Amino acid sequence: MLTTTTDGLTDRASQVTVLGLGDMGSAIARTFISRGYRTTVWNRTASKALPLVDSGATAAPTAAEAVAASRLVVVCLLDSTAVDEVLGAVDAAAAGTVLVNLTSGSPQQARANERWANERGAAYLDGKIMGDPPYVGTPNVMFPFSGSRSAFEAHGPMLRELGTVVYHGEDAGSAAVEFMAQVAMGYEILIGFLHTLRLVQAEGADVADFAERAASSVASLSPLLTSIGNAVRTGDYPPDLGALNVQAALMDDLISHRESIGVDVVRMREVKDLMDRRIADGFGAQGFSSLFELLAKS
Ligand code: FVH
Repeated sequence: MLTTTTDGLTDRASQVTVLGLGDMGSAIARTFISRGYRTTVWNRTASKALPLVDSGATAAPTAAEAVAASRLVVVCLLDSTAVDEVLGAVDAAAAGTVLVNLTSGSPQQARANERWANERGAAYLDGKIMGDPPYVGTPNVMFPFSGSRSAFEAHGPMLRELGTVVYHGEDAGSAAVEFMAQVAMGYEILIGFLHTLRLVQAEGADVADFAERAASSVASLSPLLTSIGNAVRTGDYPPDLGALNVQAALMDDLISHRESIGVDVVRMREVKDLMDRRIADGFGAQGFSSLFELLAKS
Protein backbone atom coordinates (compact mmCIF):
# COMPACT_ATOMS: atom_id res chain seq x y z
CA MET A 1 0.00 0.00 0.00
CA LEU A 2 1.49 3.42 -0.93
CA THR A 3 0.41 6.62 0.80
CA THR A 4 0.48 9.96 -1.09
CA THR A 5 2.99 11.91 1.02
CA THR A 6 6.43 12.37 -0.56
CA ASP A 7 8.77 12.91 2.38
CA GLY A 8 10.48 9.65 1.54
CA LEU A 9 9.90 8.17 4.94
CA THR A 10 6.15 7.73 4.88
CA ASP A 11 5.38 7.05 1.22
CA ARG A 12 5.12 3.34 1.96
CA ALA A 13 3.08 1.32 4.45
CA SER A 14 5.97 1.25 6.93
CA GLN A 15 8.90 3.47 7.77
CA VAL A 16 11.29 0.59 8.20
CA THR A 17 11.47 -3.09 7.36
CA VAL A 18 13.65 -5.57 9.26
CA LEU A 19 14.62 -8.81 7.51
CA GLY A 20 15.91 -11.42 9.96
CA LEU A 21 14.51 -11.78 13.47
CA GLY A 22 17.25 -13.69 15.27
CA ASP A 23 18.60 -12.38 18.56
CA MET A 24 20.04 -9.26 16.94
CA GLY A 25 17.38 -8.69 14.29
CA SER A 26 14.62 -8.94 16.89
CA ALA A 27 16.43 -6.44 19.14
CA ILE A 28 16.68 -4.03 16.22
CA ALA A 29 13.01 -4.43 15.29
CA ARG A 30 11.94 -4.01 18.93
CA THR A 31 13.93 -0.77 19.13
CA PHE A 32 12.25 0.72 16.06
CA ILE A 33 8.80 -0.35 17.29
CA SER A 34 9.40 1.08 20.77
CA ARG A 35 10.54 4.40 19.23
CA GLY A 36 7.24 4.66 17.36
CA TYR A 37 8.29 3.73 13.81
CA ARG A 38 5.82 1.80 11.68
CA THR A 39 7.82 -1.42 11.31
CA THR A 40 7.39 -4.37 8.96
CA VAL A 41 9.22 -7.59 9.81
CA TRP A 42 10.04 -10.86 8.05
CA ASN A 43 11.88 -13.98 9.11
CA ARG A 44 12.49 -17.32 7.40
CA THR A 45 10.93 -19.05 10.42
CA ALA A 46 7.73 -17.00 10.55
CA SER A 47 6.94 -17.76 14.21
CA LYS A 48 9.76 -15.46 15.32
CA ALA A 49 7.72 -12.51 14.05
CA LEU A 50 4.83 -13.18 16.44
CA PRO A 51 6.24 -11.41 19.54
CA LEU A 52 7.03 -8.37 17.38
CA VAL A 53 3.51 -8.36 15.88
CA ASP A 54 2.21 -8.38 19.45
CA SER A 55 4.32 -5.24 20.00
CA GLY A 56 2.86 -3.51 16.96
CA ALA A 57 4.90 -4.67 13.96
CA THR A 58 3.41 -5.87 10.68
CA ALA A 59 4.59 -9.31 9.58
CA ALA A 60 5.08 -9.77 5.83
CA PRO A 61 4.58 -13.27 4.36
CA THR A 62 7.63 -12.98 2.08
CA ALA A 63 10.89 -11.06 2.14
CA ALA A 64 9.95 -9.33 -1.13
CA GLU A 65 6.65 -8.06 0.33
CA ALA A 66 8.51 -6.91 3.44
CA VAL A 67 10.97 -4.93 1.32
CA ALA A 68 8.15 -3.37 -0.73
CA ALA A 69 6.56 -2.09 2.49
CA SER A 70 9.32 0.39 3.43
CA ARG A 71 11.85 2.71 1.91
CA LEU A 72 14.39 1.80 4.62
CA VAL A 73 15.20 -1.93 4.76
CA VAL A 74 17.48 -3.33 7.48
CA VAL A 75 18.91 -6.80 6.85
CA CYS A 76 20.24 -8.71 9.87
CA LEU A 77 20.81 -12.35 9.04
CA LEU A 78 23.30 -15.01 10.15
CA ASP A 79 25.91 -14.56 7.41
CA SER A 80 26.51 -13.53 3.83
CA THR A 81 25.18 -16.83 2.51
CA ALA A 82 21.85 -16.03 4.12
CA VAL A 83 21.95 -12.48 2.75
CA ASP A 84 22.54 -13.79 -0.78
CA GLU A 85 19.65 -16.24 -0.45
CA VAL A 86 17.20 -13.70 0.92
CA LEU A 87 18.14 -10.93 -1.50
CA GLY A 88 17.90 -13.45 -4.33
CA ALA A 89 14.23 -13.85 -3.40
CA VAL A 90 13.74 -10.08 -3.05
CA ASP A 91 15.28 -9.06 -6.40
CA ALA A 92 13.34 -6.26 -8.15
CA ALA A 93 11.35 -5.38 -5.00
CA ALA A 94 14.51 -3.62 -3.78
CA ALA A 95 14.02 -0.79 -6.32
CA GLY A 96 13.68 2.61 -4.65
CA THR A 97 14.76 1.37 -1.22
CA VAL A 98 17.78 2.02 0.96
CA LEU A 99 19.20 -1.38 1.80
CA VAL A 100 21.07 -1.37 5.13
CA ASN A 101 22.93 -4.63 5.67
CA LEU A 102 23.97 -5.23 9.30
CA THR A 103 25.00 -8.83 8.78
CA SER A 104 28.63 -9.67 9.62
CA GLY A 105 30.74 -10.04 6.52
CA SER A 106 33.89 -9.01 4.65
CA PRO A 107 34.61 -5.71 2.91
CA GLN A 108 34.44 -7.57 -0.42
CA GLN A 109 30.99 -8.95 0.40
CA ALA A 110 29.80 -5.45 1.30
CA ARG A 111 30.98 -4.07 -2.05
CA ALA A 112 29.30 -6.95 -3.88
CA ASN A 113 26.06 -6.28 -1.98
CA GLU A 114 26.25 -2.62 -3.01
CA ARG A 115 26.63 -3.60 -6.67
CA TRP A 116 23.63 -5.91 -6.32
CA ALA A 117 21.55 -3.13 -4.77
CA ASN A 118 22.57 -0.43 -7.24
CA GLU A 119 21.81 -2.74 -10.20
CA ARG A 120 18.23 -2.89 -8.88
CA GLY A 121 17.81 0.81 -8.23
CA ALA A 122 18.45 0.64 -4.50
CA ALA A 123 20.93 2.64 -2.44
CA TYR A 124 23.18 0.65 -0.13
CA LEU A 125 24.62 1.12 3.33
CA ASP A 126 26.79 -1.49 5.00
CA GLY A 127 26.83 -1.52 8.78
CA LYS A 128 28.41 -3.73 11.40
CA ILE A 129 27.32 -4.32 14.97
CA MET A 130 29.81 -4.05 17.81
CA GLY A 131 27.79 -5.02 20.85
CA ASP A 132 25.16 -7.44 22.08
CA PRO A 133 21.38 -7.54 21.50
CA PRO A 134 20.28 -6.39 24.98
CA TYR A 135 22.17 -3.13 24.48
CA VAL A 136 20.69 -2.23 21.07
CA GLY A 137 19.01 1.16 21.41
CA THR A 138 21.65 2.36 23.87
CA PRO A 139 24.96 4.14 23.19
CA ASN A 140 26.75 0.93 24.26
CA VAL A 141 26.40 -0.67 20.83
CA MET A 142 28.68 0.75 18.12
CA PHE A 143 27.48 0.75 14.51
CA PRO A 144 30.14 1.66 11.91
CA PHE A 145 28.41 2.45 8.59
CA SER A 146 29.72 3.04 5.07
CA GLY A 147 28.28 3.37 1.57
CA SER A 148 25.88 5.93 0.10
CA ARG A 149 26.43 9.26 1.83
CA SER A 150 23.05 10.63 0.74
CA ALA A 151 21.29 7.52 2.07
CA PHE A 152 23.17 7.84 5.37
CA GLU A 153 22.22 11.52 5.65
CA ALA A 154 18.59 10.79 4.84
CA HIS A 155 18.20 7.91 7.29
CA GLY A 156 20.89 8.70 9.85
CA PRO A 157 18.36 9.81 12.51
CA MET A 158 16.57 6.44 12.38
CA LEU A 159 19.83 4.48 12.34
CA ARG A 160 21.04 6.46 15.36
CA GLU A 161 18.07 5.08 17.33
CA LEU A 162 20.03 1.78 17.37
CA GLY A 163 23.17 2.96 19.14
CA THR A 164 26.38 4.91 18.60
CA VAL A 165 26.70 5.42 14.85
CA VAL A 166 29.84 6.44 12.94
CA TYR A 167 29.94 6.94 9.15
CA HIS A 168 33.18 5.72 7.52
CA GLY A 169 32.74 7.05 3.97
CA GLU A 170 31.40 6.10 0.53
CA ASP A 171 33.42 2.87 0.12
CA ALA A 172 30.81 0.29 1.12
CA GLY A 173 33.55 -1.96 2.49
CA SER A 174 34.90 0.56 5.03
CA ALA A 175 32.52 -0.37 7.86
CA ALA A 176 33.54 -4.02 7.52
CA VAL A 177 37.22 -3.02 7.57
CA GLU A 178 36.60 -1.11 10.82
CA PHE A 179 34.64 -4.04 12.28
CA MET A 180 37.23 -6.68 11.30
CA ALA A 181 40.07 -4.55 12.68
CA GLN A 182 38.31 -3.72 15.97
CA VAL A 183 37.19 -7.33 16.57
CA ALA A 184 40.60 -8.75 15.60
CA MET A 185 42.34 -6.32 17.98
CA GLY A 186 39.95 -7.41 20.72
CA TYR A 187 40.78 -11.09 20.24
CA GLU A 188 44.53 -10.39 20.03
CA ILE A 189 44.38 -8.50 23.34
CA LEU A 190 42.07 -10.97 25.08
CA ILE A 191 44.07 -14.11 24.24
CA GLY A 192 47.14 -12.40 25.68
CA PHE A 193 45.09 -11.48 28.75
CA LEU A 194 44.00 -15.11 29.21
CA HIS A 195 47.62 -16.26 29.03
CA THR A 196 48.54 -13.63 31.62
CA LEU A 197 45.76 -14.86 33.92
CA ARG A 198 47.34 -18.32 33.63
CA LEU A 199 50.62 -16.76 34.86
CA VAL A 200 48.87 -14.96 37.73
CA GLN A 201 47.07 -18.15 38.77
CA ALA A 202 50.29 -20.22 38.52
CA GLU A 203 51.91 -17.81 40.98
CA GLY A 204 48.97 -18.24 43.39
CA ALA A 205 47.57 -14.70 43.00
CA ASP A 206 43.84 -13.98 42.61
CA VAL A 207 42.94 -13.68 38.93
CA ALA A 208 39.84 -11.54 39.54
CA ASP A 209 41.72 -9.05 41.68
CA PHE A 210 44.44 -8.89 39.02
CA ALA A 211 41.80 -8.38 36.30
CA GLU A 212 40.46 -5.36 38.21
CA ARG A 213 43.94 -3.82 38.27
CA ALA A 214 44.55 -4.76 34.62
CA ALA A 215 41.34 -2.98 33.59
CA SER A 216 42.76 0.34 34.80
CA SER A 217 46.25 -0.26 33.40
CA VAL A 218 44.77 -1.09 29.95
CA ALA A 219 42.79 2.17 30.06
CA SER A 220 46.12 4.04 30.36
CA LEU A 221 47.26 2.54 27.03
CA SER A 222 45.10 4.87 24.89
CA PRO A 223 47.78 7.61 24.39
CA LEU A 224 50.27 4.88 23.47
CA LEU A 225 47.92 3.46 20.81
CA THR A 226 47.52 6.95 19.30
CA SER A 227 51.29 7.45 19.32
CA ILE A 228 51.91 4.06 17.68
CA GLY A 229 49.31 4.85 14.99
CA ASN A 230 51.08 8.10 14.15
CA ALA A 231 54.50 6.39 14.13
CA VAL A 232 53.27 3.68 11.74
CA ARG A 233 51.65 6.34 9.49
CA THR A 234 54.84 8.44 9.29
CA GLY A 235 57.48 5.69 9.58
CA ASP A 236 59.14 7.85 12.25
CA TYR A 237 59.49 5.46 15.21
CA PRO A 238 60.20 6.97 18.67
CA PRO A 239 61.53 4.78 21.50
CA ASP A 240 57.97 3.94 22.70
CA LEU A 241 58.09 1.59 25.70
CA GLY A 242 61.81 2.37 25.64
CA ALA A 243 64.51 1.45 23.11
CA LEU A 244 64.28 -2.07 21.72
CA ASN A 245 67.77 -2.76 23.10
CA VAL A 246 66.34 -2.34 26.61
CA GLN A 247 63.01 -4.04 25.92
CA ALA A 248 64.73 -7.17 24.55
CA ALA A 249 66.48 -7.75 27.86
CA LEU A 250 63.14 -7.46 29.69
CA MET A 251 61.55 -9.93 27.25
CA ASP A 252 64.20 -12.52 28.18
CA ASP A 253 63.14 -12.16 31.82
CA LEU A 254 59.43 -12.43 30.97
CA ILE A 255 59.99 -15.55 28.88
CA SER A 256 62.23 -17.34 31.39
CA HIS A 257 59.76 -16.52 34.19
CA ARG A 258 56.85 -18.00 32.24
CA GLU A 259 58.87 -21.10 31.32
CA SER A 260 59.81 -21.58 34.98
CA ILE A 261 56.11 -21.82 35.94
CA GLY A 262 54.99 -23.79 32.87
CA VAL A 263 53.05 -20.98 31.17
CA ASP A 264 52.79 -20.71 27.36
CA VAL A 265 55.47 -18.49 25.78
CA VAL A 266 54.46 -18.69 22.08
CA ARG A 267 53.38 -15.07 21.75
CA MET A 268 56.21 -13.71 23.89
CA ARG A 269 58.74 -15.59 21.76
CA GLU A 270 57.18 -14.08 18.62
CA VAL A 271 57.67 -10.59 20.10
CA LYS A 272 61.23 -11.39 21.22
CA ASP A 273 62.19 -12.74 17.79
CA LEU A 274 60.85 -9.57 16.12
CA MET A 275 62.82 -7.43 18.58
CA ASP A 276 66.03 -9.39 17.93
CA ARG A 277 65.57 -9.03 14.16
CA ARG A 278 64.86 -5.30 14.39
CA ILE A 279 67.90 -4.78 16.60
CA ALA A 280 70.07 -6.85 14.24
CA ASP A 281 68.85 -4.58 11.40
CA GLY A 282 70.33 -1.63 13.29
CA PHE A 283 67.12 -0.15 14.81
CA GLY A 284 67.74 -1.01 18.49
CA ALA A 285 67.27 2.64 19.47
CA GLN A 286 63.71 2.66 18.09
CA GLY A 287 60.69 1.54 20.10
CA PHE A 288 58.06 -1.18 20.01
CA SER A 289 56.11 0.46 17.14
CA SER A 290 59.04 -0.12 14.77
CA LEU A 291 58.32 -3.88 14.85
CA PHE A 292 55.54 -2.99 12.42
CA GLU A 293 58.17 -2.87 9.67
CA LEU A 294 58.82 -6.59 10.14
CA LEU A 295 55.17 -7.73 10.13
CA ALA A 296 54.50 -9.62 6.90
CA LYS A 297 51.89 -8.30 4.46
CA SER A 298 51.01 -11.40 2.47
N1 FVH B 1 24.15 -11.85 18.57
C1 FVH B 1 25.21 -11.15 18.87
O1 FVH B 1 25.49 -10.84 20.01
C2 FVH B 1 26.14 -10.66 17.75
C3 FVH B 1 26.63 -9.25 18.05
C4 FVH B 1 27.51 -8.75 16.98
C5 FVH B 1 26.86 -8.87 15.60
N2 FVH B 1 26.36 -10.22 15.37
C6 FVH B 1 25.90 -10.42 13.99
O2 FVH B 1 24.51 -10.13 13.81
C7 FVH B 1 23.97 -10.99 12.78
C8 FVH B 1 22.74 -11.67 13.29
O3 FVH B 1 23.11 -12.37 14.45
P1 FVH B 1 21.99 -13.03 15.40
O4 FVH B 1 22.57 -13.07 16.78
O5 FVH B 1 20.69 -12.36 15.21
O6 FVH B 1 21.95 -14.52 14.81
P2 FVH B 1 20.79 -15.58 15.02
O7 FVH B 1 20.09 -15.33 16.32
O8 FVH B 1 21.41 -16.92 14.79
O9 FVH B 1 19.77 -15.27 13.82
C9 FVH B 1 20.17 -15.53 12.49
C10 FVH B 1 19.08 -15.02 11.57
O10 FVH B 1 19.46 -15.34 10.24
C11 FVH B 1 18.41 -16.10 9.64
N3 FVH B 1 18.97 -17.02 8.66
C12 FVH B 1 20.03 -17.84 8.79
N4 FVH B 1 20.26 -18.51 7.63
C13 FVH B 1 19.29 -18.09 6.75
C14 FVH B 1 18.99 -18.39 5.41
N5 FVH B 1 19.73 -19.26 4.72
N6 FVH B 1 17.92 -17.78 4.83
C15 FVH B 1 17.18 -16.89 5.52
N7 FVH B 1 17.43 -16.53 6.81
C16 FVH B 1 18.47 -17.14 7.41
C17 FVH B 1 17.75 -16.83 10.78
O11 FVH B 1 16.45 -17.24 10.37
P3 FVH B 1 15.71 -18.45 11.16
O12 FVH B 1 16.75 -19.48 11.44
O13 FVH B 1 15.11 -17.83 12.39
O14 FVH B 1 14.66 -18.93 10.20
C18 FVH B 1 17.74 -15.72 11.82
O15 FVH B 1 16.71 -14.82 11.57
C19 FVH B 1 25.08 -11.99 12.44
O16 FVH B 1 25.72 -11.60 11.23
C20 FVH B 1 26.05 -11.87 13.59
O17 FVH B 1 27.39 -12.14 13.22
C21 FVH B 1 25.45 -10.70 16.38
